[in-house]
Amino acid sequence: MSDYDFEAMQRRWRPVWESLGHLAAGATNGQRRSLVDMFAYPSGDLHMGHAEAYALGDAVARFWMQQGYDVLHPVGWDSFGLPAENAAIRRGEHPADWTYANIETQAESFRRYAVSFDWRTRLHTSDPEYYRWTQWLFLRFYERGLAVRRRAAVNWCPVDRTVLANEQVVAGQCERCGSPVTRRELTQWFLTITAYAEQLLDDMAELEGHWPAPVLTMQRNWIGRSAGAYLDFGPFEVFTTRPDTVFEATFLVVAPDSPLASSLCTAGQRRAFDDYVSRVRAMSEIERTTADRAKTGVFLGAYGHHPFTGERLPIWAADYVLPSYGTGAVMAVPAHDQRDLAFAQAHDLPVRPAAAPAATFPADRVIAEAEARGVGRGGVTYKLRDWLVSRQRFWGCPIPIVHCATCAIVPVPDDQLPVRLPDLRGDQLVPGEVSPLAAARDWVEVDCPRCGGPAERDTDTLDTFVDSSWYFLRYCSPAYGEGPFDPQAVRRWMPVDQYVGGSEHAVMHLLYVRFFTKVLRDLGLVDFAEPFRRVLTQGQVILNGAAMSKSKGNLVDLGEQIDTYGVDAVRLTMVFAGPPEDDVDWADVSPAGSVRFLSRALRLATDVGPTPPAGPGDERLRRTTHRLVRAITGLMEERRLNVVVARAMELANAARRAIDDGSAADPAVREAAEALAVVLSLFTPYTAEEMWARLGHPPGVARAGWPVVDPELAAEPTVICALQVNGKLRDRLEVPADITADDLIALALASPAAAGRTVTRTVVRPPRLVNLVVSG
Ligand code: ANZ
Ligand code: ZN
Repeated sequence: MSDYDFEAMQRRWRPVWESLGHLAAGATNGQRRSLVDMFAYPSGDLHMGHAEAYALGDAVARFWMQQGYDVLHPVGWDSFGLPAENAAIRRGEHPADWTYANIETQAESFRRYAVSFDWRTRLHTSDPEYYRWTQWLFLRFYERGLAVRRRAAVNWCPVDRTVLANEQVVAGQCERCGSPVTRRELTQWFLTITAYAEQLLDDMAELEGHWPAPVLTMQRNWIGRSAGAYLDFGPFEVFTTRPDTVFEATFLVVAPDSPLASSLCTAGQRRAFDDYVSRVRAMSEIERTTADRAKTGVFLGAYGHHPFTGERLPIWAADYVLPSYGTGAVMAVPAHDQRDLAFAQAHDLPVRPAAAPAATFPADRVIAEAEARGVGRGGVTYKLRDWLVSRQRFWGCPIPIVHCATCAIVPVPDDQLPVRLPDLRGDQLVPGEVSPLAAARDWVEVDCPRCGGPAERDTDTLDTFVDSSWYFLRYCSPAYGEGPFDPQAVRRWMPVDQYVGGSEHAVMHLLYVRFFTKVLRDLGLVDFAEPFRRVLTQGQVILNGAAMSKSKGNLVDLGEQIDTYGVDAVRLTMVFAGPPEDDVDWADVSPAGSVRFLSRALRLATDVGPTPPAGPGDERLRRTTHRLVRAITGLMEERRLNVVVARAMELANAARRAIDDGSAADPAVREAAEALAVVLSLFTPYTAEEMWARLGHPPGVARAGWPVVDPELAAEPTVICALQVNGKLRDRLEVPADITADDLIALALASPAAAGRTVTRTVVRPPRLVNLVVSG
């Protein structure tokens, strides 16, 4: 281990690589591939989670580089957001101070961590040159009717007088001051993602097998398609997934906080109704939909009529019906639906027992009949809601809209973009009566771009998920000034071949990016509908089975790990810990073990030395090398990176055995050591470069070229194995010459000769004989 001086290697190779520029896009004229890591958020320095994610992504990018591809591996920061704003308030600074200082720290750490980024792509979403185009895109959405203003209920802290994001509401209380959070109606901007629900669902077919199955399942559930029928009960339609139960419907229920309920309510019931609505408005949706809650509600004094029988049905308002799902109204069928039954019992409403099976009508017949009579139709509905993008926050992308008393909503003309944030800092960012931007009167008051009269800027900023919904396209031409991206550059690199990031983004971020891409396609700006061909979601880095967090005091500091073990050992440990999608428990892994392996690998290169020997080379070792390289190639394609490391260790062991047998000067040993250096260059770039140098090569192992497999050498030799049952020959199996006893038994048990027999004992002599002893 004495020889393994990781600090010296890190010092030595970084400047060499930076001057080589061999990792940048355009460095070769091979076929193009793009690998995008999810944005880093610049809160503090890089942490263990980054170390894992970027080690995995980098291994894939570097694999492609070794294969001769021209690889785009860009870097950027999602640099708007609340943490910067809170830090700025605490420190009396501008959010940019904290943000850009952290970005510099992280950039330096990324360089030390030796991620194969092309630094020319670097972008930050809080740069005016970037958010100018976020605003430009927002305006294109607006022109298409995909950005709309609507009243919506939001979380409101009555003490801080501010809107809170869902994450800022902890157990119904304001995260900052602890007072109970209420609901409030505000006019907000929405992006109408629901218009794309069907496409978002349909296009998942092409992602099947290329995206993690759990991510696709979560997206499917989030979109939540339900098929059923819309049936007309007079004053309104209901959505039902059970049209077959229509003859057992006994009353109707509407969402109390919908315009429908208010318009139906009769004078006599108005007081009770208003009273009820104010209570409902204070509740969150999660509370409302809890299954075992008491079924509260009020009668509206109104009636509907059954679409088939004409029967008069009372209309109630109750909070278990939500205003924004289906039509905001249901037909209540107590005989079939548990919630309706509980409600009927609580309010003494009739229950009509389910008809005998022979007397029921199948759903399709009810739908056909309803369509024939003009009282309904088959249809679908989605759980997906439109995307609320307004934030009453400072450190975000200003919404490029002006409100004019005469002209109403006026988009800021493209040639006046970007709408820059004003220069607010410290105390000016504390939300008061109004949001910080709304309080900046100099900034708010403008001349209307249309009529020139007095007008006001929109004082909300965009959800940061908007910024991160199109950044991958900007990477292709980060300095482009004529539009959000150069269409030609996008055609060259996009869609992204491999996207890598945390599974916490399985739903929102990945769904929003897919939505944006479809809109851009419809705008004619890109010619593909899905942004990412392949997605890898890595697990988390945890400690002793628990998530690491500052508050728990169990944070493992990445910088300290790197100081102790070196960059390469940390990277290797992350990859070797298990399948990429699994969590890495830092208590169960051994960075010291990684150091030992890497020092062994380096010693191999030292022992082989710089001078290429002559001669044919030991065939056994050559076969091992070629077989392992072939296996590793397949494993890399499947992203089974931890297994790749295990096989690289086998390769190192085989070469070491040959050296210990006195063959250091054998060309087969050099071949093995060189292959090992190239494989390790995907995971441990410093050690690999050092090995490469000791093997006598000029710097640049990252582009040395993937070892070429000789199919003849890699072919697995096979032998014929006798399969006996109770000592009698029953079959002949063709098996690999180096098959293990366990594999041979498994093969024998799976053969037709063993079918239906109870095996009590096995006798196995690999690779030529296996005997099954069966009873009866
Ligand atoms: C009658 C019925 C009978 C229903 C029965 C269900 C079972 P999913 O599967 O989640 O789509 N529903 C419709 N709109 C609603 C709203 N805005 N708020 C609360 N509930 C609503 O659920 C669809 C069912 O949920 C619909 O089918 C409707 O109740 C109810 F045995 O209609 B059903
Ligand atoms: Zn105007």
